[in-house]
Amino acid sequence: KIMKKKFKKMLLVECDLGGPEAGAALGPNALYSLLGENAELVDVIRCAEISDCHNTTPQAHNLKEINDCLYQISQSVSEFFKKNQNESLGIIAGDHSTACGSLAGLKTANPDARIGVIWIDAHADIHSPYTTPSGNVHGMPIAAAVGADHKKIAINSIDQETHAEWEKTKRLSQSSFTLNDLVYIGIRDLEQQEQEVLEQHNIPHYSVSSVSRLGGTEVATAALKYLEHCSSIYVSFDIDSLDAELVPGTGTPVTDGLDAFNTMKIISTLAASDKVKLLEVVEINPLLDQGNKTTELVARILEGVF
Ligand code: 5AB
Ligand code: MN
Ligand code: MN
Ligand code: MN
Repeated sequence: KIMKKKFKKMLLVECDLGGPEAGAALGPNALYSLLGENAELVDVIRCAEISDCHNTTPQAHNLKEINDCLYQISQSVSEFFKKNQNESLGIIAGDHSTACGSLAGLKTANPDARIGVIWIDAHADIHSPYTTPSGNVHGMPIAAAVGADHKKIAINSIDQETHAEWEKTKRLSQSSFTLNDLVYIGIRDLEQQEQEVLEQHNIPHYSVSSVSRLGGTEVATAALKYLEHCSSIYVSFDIDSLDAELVPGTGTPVTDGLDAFNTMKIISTLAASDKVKLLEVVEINPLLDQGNKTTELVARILEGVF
């Protein structure tokens, strides 16, 4: 049976300010160019280049410029959902730092919505500037989106400028959802502070081994069931959730990851739910790829939904 592609309309976000190296800003165009004529471009948002940033926020590198980008994303996404009430939007972004902007846009268009989040990633991305080991903002989008600082488990002290920008990040992010409505799939590389937050809030998590044991369809169905009481669902697909050997073209690869078949099952099962309004794919870095291996695999995984 031929399925109509759900995410025909696409937003590209070209940003690599949140990761440790340049190149992820080239990911959106690389993937989009493999999608074919079905994909319709809604908007392209281009963030500042790393070389143009002044980096005055050491516990959250380039946060000033990332905030500019978050504002634009949020505007663009909310405009889309206000105009196209019952439609879905696909986003291909660069590094993961901008995901809180996408969520903010969904929330702004529909302030009464209870948004559920399914985060497919090797990492938990729930650091704040107070707990980050790296200062890389792509490890912080969930904390930004829920407005959390984790000050009680802080390992860093924050300078004034970083503090001011982080306050702005949280404000732009709108507290679009809460940690009661979050499910992780594939996480396996967490700092102790993140582990503590997950335990404290009892955030459910499907490990790579549970995905292989139960299968992608089953896991995605369970995640949707957990978020049953939510009115709309946002899915973030960080490609480093896949096994490191499959995705050389990403900045923070991690071994023992998801396989391509189950990941495809997860994505297509989630996409089939009417509640899933926004599917975002992030962290393809063509500069690190072996040929076009990573982008081609991701395109194949998304075949049928993008
Ligand atoms: B990604 C790390 N936890 O904060 C940090 O790729 C990695 O968006 C973050 O999931 C990885 O720097 C962020 C060590
Ligand atoms: Mn990751
Ligand atoms: Mn991530
Ligand atoms: Mn990464």
